[in-house]
Amino acid sequence: MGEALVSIIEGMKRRTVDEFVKKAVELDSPLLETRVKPVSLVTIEKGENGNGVVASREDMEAMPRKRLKKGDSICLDFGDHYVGYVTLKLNSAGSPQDAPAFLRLKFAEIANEILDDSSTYEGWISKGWIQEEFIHIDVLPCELKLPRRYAFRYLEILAIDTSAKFQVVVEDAELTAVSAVSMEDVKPVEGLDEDLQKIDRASLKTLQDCMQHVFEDGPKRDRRLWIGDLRLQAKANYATFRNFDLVKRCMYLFAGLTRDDGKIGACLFTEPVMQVDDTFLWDYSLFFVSILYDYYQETKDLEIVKELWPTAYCQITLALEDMKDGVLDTEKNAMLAFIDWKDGLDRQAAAQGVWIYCLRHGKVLAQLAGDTEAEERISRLLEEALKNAVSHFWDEEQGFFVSGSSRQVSWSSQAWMVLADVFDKEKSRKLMLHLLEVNPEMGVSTPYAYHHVIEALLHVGEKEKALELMRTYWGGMIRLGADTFWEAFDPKDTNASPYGNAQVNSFCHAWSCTPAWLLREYF
Ligand code: RAM
Repeated sequence: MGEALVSIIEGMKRRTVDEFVKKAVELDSPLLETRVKPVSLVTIEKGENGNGVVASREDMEAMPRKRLKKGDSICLDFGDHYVGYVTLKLNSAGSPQDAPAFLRLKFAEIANEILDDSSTYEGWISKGWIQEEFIHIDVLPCELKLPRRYAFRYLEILAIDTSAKFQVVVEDAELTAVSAVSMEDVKPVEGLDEDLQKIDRASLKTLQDCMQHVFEDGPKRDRRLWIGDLRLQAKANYATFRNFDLVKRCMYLFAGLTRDDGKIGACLFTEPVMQVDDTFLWDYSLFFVSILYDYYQETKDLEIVKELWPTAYCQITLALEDMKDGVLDTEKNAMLAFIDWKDGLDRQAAAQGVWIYCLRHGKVLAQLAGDTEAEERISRLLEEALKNAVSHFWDEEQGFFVSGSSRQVSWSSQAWMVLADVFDKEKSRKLMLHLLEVNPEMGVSTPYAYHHVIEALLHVGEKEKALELMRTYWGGMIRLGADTFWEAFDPKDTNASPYGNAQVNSFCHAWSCTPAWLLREYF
């Protein structure tokens, strides 16, 4: 690494915490609060496809009349997906309360979660994410204010036990929903077909519920600021809620909380103290460049470009450390770049696409920041990267980009090479059509990766094909009753999970909110 670059990185490190984090703190605002009451009592059962569905409904007036004895339960439907804090007014009926009321509260983003049995959970991430509480109440009546924040639509209250002499009555329930933005601030897209209107609405709701003090990735689980999710959220936010300060705050956080080596971490925590996580994803750190570029395109705020350019440039420089022969070195770590959760996906070719995509943005930023030396260097890197994309990965015979030593053909590799403009528009268009026709087995498993396939189709002008995919994929979630879009969705296996069990999946996940942006920008 040249001396000049070392000094940039050193300088950047010295600027961390104080300057940027202070700015991020100043950009924080109180959340908007909305009081929400449940709309009905429901029963949830297994539907035809094996997933939970609402089988019956009852008016809320029935709730205070229900006396819950051992084993009885009620399920409240709040009418939509929300993120917030719940208060219950509980009382007893029958003889005086001669034992604690022992309750289980289950919060569910989708109906299916009500049917889940958490005792069977054996996934590889914490069971603690399952939104379920076991509570003893010694004295009734009481107002139970739950301290945790939940992401949910349905709340099931089960009396695990009372006593033979008394029952529990739920007199009232209220939710204080929180978000940085209001749904009322965004107009629906005019002239859309009904199914697309529903997709748009659920996308907006997803984004709204993920917009809290930072752009969270999923308010049920993780609740962290992930940079890969942030890139898509910020783009969707520009087309909808237009809360620029929240994006700015998140950029300052990432820039202020780099790792000791100057790299931007994949995600960060804001509590109990602000700190970068130790997870590093090569493509995610590069996306800082694109996020800054997109922010500039929207705001024309040259000031922040100048301020954050050293951090962005540093990511480009440090990315080279993980490259060998001009491409990402995936030998030691096959998941150095994220790209998608798809099992067995070879990520090397798609990573090259990300590299080129970010270099293009970096070049523009360098120009804006007046950093001629960096601009020239990035131009050279870009030229090499484009050459390598073809020489390493293009297979003329198959008409596809292939990845890794197994020469794997995947959807993600083609999508990213198209988004990177490795070929001209017409050749890229043919590649995307070829992809749809051949339908290679190595597909995608998250709305995040699916987004890039659809964006690639839109990028080459194939609007109808893009819409078709949006309708089958995002529409598929709607047909399963989604109010918000999910972290992972495989239409062939609705219980698929990156974590070994869908109980911890997030069903309101930031990276799936992009139809709200694509429908506004392209249609
Ligand atoms: C998961 C989260 C997050 C994503 C990372 C790569 O833990 O769902 O949204 O960005 O994976």
